[in-house]
Amino acid sequence: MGNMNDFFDTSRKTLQDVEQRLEMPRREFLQFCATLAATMGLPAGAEAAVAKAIEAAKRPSVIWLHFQECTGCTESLLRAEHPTLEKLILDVISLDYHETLMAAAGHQAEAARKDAMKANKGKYVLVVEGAIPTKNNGIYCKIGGQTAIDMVKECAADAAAVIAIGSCASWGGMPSTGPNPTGASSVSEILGKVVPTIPGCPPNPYNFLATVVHFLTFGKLPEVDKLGRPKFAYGRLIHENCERRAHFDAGRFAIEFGDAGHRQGYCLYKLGCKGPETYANCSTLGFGDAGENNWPVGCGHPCIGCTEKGVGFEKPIHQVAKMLNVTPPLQYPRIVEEQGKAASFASAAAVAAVAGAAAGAAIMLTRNLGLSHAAEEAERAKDAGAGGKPAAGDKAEV
Ligand code: FSX
Ligand code: SF4
Ligand code: F3S
Repeated sequence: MGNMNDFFDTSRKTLQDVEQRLEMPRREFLQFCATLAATMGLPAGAEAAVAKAIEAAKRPSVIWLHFQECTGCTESLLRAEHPTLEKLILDVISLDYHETLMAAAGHQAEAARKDAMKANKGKYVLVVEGAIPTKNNGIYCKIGGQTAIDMVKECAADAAAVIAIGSCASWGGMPSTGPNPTGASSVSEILGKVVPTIPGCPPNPYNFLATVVHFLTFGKLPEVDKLGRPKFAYGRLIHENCERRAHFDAGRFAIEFGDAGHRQGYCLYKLGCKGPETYANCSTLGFGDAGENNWPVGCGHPCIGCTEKGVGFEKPIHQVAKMLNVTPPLQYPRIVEEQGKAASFASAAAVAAVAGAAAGAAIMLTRNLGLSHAAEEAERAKDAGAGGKPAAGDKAEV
């Protein structure tokens, strides 16, 4: 880690300056900083430190490499609906080499990379998007005649920090799907050490931005788990905070796409939702700045576990998830949420009260899990045959 003075520019220190640069009113800028601080799980009031860092930070030089991927990571960062997100990203970092965005091509582009590396030796941030093919000496991905393996090693050698963005760079992602013909590998595997990573296909742009801003605010990357994922973003299972969780606990499931349960927003577990075994903050942060509920499950599609090695692109989409955590949450979101509006804390708390005791929910959970659809139907038929009415809270009327 370089001297902190290397990262701050005393000539860029007023909020007004930020307002002009970002064409963003001060209030909106501060709200943005508060969002980033909250995303990072920082205590109340920390947005001031975040704002200060963004105001005064000297934009760190960023070298952004692309290997085996679809460029969706870059698209999600720069084509986000939020009008200011891309401005903020480009204001916070100095993107000195990025094959998709730079005007230069061919030898000029490679010269720009070498120049940026030389001028910012030991201070630049290396971002790697895409997996690195290792079979047959890495011949399946070459840039300027150099293999991806050599390029990532060369660029990482003098970097202040390396960030692997997207599931491809994080653990191989889609290109590593069996039988992995090119030997697609992660940045960590190539460099032989755990590299901080923001998985997701594509990842949430706020998680990347918050990681960079953490670097600027505190002079170091955020705390990560054993896979290199920032704990602020990947510390919880999606299932723990899912807006459909109350339906899961009550045993109300969509069984087929388009059925009554699906249309009523019931839990997608039986359609293969991998939220119960996937660590990410999609259910709390949403996606793409297009309003609440704008994330896979919110839109009615099961989570495929795109952030999770061994789940995304590996497990069949409709295979039911392994339950990693069956503890019911203390609060529940509203059962029906108006599109584009967040559930208020008060409404969540009210629903939590109605939703009943955690112990009861746990019993229902245990009861509902492990029953295949067919087994469930058989059980229901047995109940009906015995002349008894289904018990309260029993299977949904789907
Ligand atoms: Fe695509 Fe990025 Fe997926 Fe991979 O995102 S969105 S294939 S994670 O490397 O471009
Ligand atoms: Fe949400 Fe999926 Fe969990 Fe159901 S299984 S509560 S849809 S994360
Ligand atoms: Fe990916 Fe699942 Fe989130 S598919 S974007 S981890 S909801």
